[in-house]
Amino acid sequence: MRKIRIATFVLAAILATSAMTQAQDMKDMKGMKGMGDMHGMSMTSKAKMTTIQGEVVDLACYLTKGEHGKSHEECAKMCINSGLPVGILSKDGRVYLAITANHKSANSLLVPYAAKEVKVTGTVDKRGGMDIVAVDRVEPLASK
Ligand SMILES: [Cu+2]
Repeated sequence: MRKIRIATFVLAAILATSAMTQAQDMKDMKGMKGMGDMHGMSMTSKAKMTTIQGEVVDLACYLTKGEHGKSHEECAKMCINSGLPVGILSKDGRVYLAITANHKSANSLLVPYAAKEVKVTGTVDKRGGMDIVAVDRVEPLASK
């Protein structure tokens, strides 16, 4: 009985220590994130308006099943309309998460072009390992 109590105490001590370590880790991560943000800010100020070309894809279906293109148009429309993340699949296979810089929805801007080739003008950046485009303007690309 006594052994069990000691074991419980030891276990509790281990748990408490690991919880404290985790809290410390999270604090460290926060510090690092702050530095990353500062770095990101300098990158953003350098970011220029760029034009990228590609297909408007609903990322939920593209990233889980690789679905896109004409055969996926109806689903893409539905997904983008329902607020699922939307992106641009460029010719070289790069996927850009589409956002806007003005707190408006990129979805409402892009849903008319679901599964279509477009030319997007905006700010292109890379953050957190992600390619992003803050869409400013979108025009349809004449299909060949
Ligand atoms: Cu879909």
